[in-house]
This record gives sequence, C-alpha cells and structure tokens, in this order.
Amino acid sequence: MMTVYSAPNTRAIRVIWVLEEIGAKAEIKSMPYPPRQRAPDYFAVNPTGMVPLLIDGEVRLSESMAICDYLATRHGSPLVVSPDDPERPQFLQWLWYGESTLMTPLSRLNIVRQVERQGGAEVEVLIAGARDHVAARLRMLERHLEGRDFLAAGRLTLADISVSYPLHLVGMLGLDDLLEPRAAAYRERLRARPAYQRALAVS
Ligand SMILES: N[C@@H](CCC(=O)N[C@@H](CS)C(=O)NCC(=O)O)C(=O)O
Repeated sequence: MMTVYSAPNTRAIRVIWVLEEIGAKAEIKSMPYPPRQRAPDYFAVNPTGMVPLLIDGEVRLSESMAICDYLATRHGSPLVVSPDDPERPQFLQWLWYGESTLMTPLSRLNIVRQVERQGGAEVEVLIAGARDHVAARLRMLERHLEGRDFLAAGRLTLADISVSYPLHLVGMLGLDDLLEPRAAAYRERLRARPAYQRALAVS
C-alpha cells in the first residue's frame, strides 16, 4: 500500500485528488501543519519536513506535481496529456504555472502572514525564517547527491537545468553558507559546463 504524508490545506490536496480521480488507494498520514514545527519526528521520514511525500515501495517523491504525474501516468489516466497531443504545450505551460509562477508570490505572502501572526514582522525575523526554509529544502538535494553527479538518469537533464537556477540565486542572495559540500560541488560541476557559462554570459 502506498503512503501519502499530508497536512490540511497543503499541496497534498493535489495528490489526494488525483488518487480519488484514478481510484487508487493509499494510506493518508495527516499531520498538523507545519510538520516541521508540530511533528518533528517527521524529519526522520522527510529531511525537508515538507508535505506531500509519497512512498510507494522504493519510490519516494516529495514534489506534489511529480507525485501526481507519477500516479496518473502509471494508471494511464487521461489526466496526463500525452506528448503527441496538440494540447501538450498548453498542458505543460499550465502544469508549471501552477507550481512556479502563481505559487511563488502566494508562498511569499503566506510566509509573511505566518510571521505576522507570530507577532514579529521585522525584516530580520522574515529573513531568518526564509533562511531556515531554504536550508531545510536544500537538505534533500544534499542527500540525493550522495554518489551522484547529476539528479536523474546519470546525465545532465532538464532536472539539473531547473535546479541550477535556484542554486544560482542562493549565491546571488548571499546564502552560500547554506550549501553543504555535495550541493556546493554539484553547483560547481554545473557551472563548469561551457554551455552554462555561455548562457550566463549572454543572458
Ligand atoms: N514544490 C513542493 C512544495 C512543497 C511545500 O512547500 N509544501 C508545504 C505545504 S503546501 C510545506 O510542507 N510547508 C511547510 C514547510 O516548508 O515547512 C510541492 O509541490 O510539493
């Protein structure tokens, strides 16, 4: 039986919705939000403390839309628009819009609201909170890079190109001290690629 770690009103809703649409069963472990603070044992399961997390045998996924894609694709569900469908480009556009373009400012606002509720809207409190968030999220990258040069398939893929930009921003924002050794070496490996250097130069 698959397990989904969840918390109310989080992106885990996407995953549970897909399970419902495709008629697949999973054990839903719902925790109080945020698990990072209110269910500290969860760090042993997921080093970022974030939800959702899917465990399906050897498969562990903690990006909500990756989980949705994994589940829907495996079930041959029409929730996924196939590569040969003319609607595929629109499908990709909105798939990514939902977790990047639209979520980014909403997440920012959500964090400010949380800090506000804790009674301290000072910039230092916000920065410290954001640093903690980034550090927790980088931990999963550090762990994944053990014994690996790239994130998937043993070669450079779009996954590396996607992650290269937040790692670039880490440097731009003066957060390099948050990078642990493997992530720091990985960023150097990406930066050493002539195509990346050319892209940096012309961008
Ligand atoms: N991109 C990830 C983001 C996961 C995420 O930020 N989850 C939030 C809940 S919606 C969370 O666990 N926040 C608590 C924390 O970061 O400590 C996804 O799509 O699953």
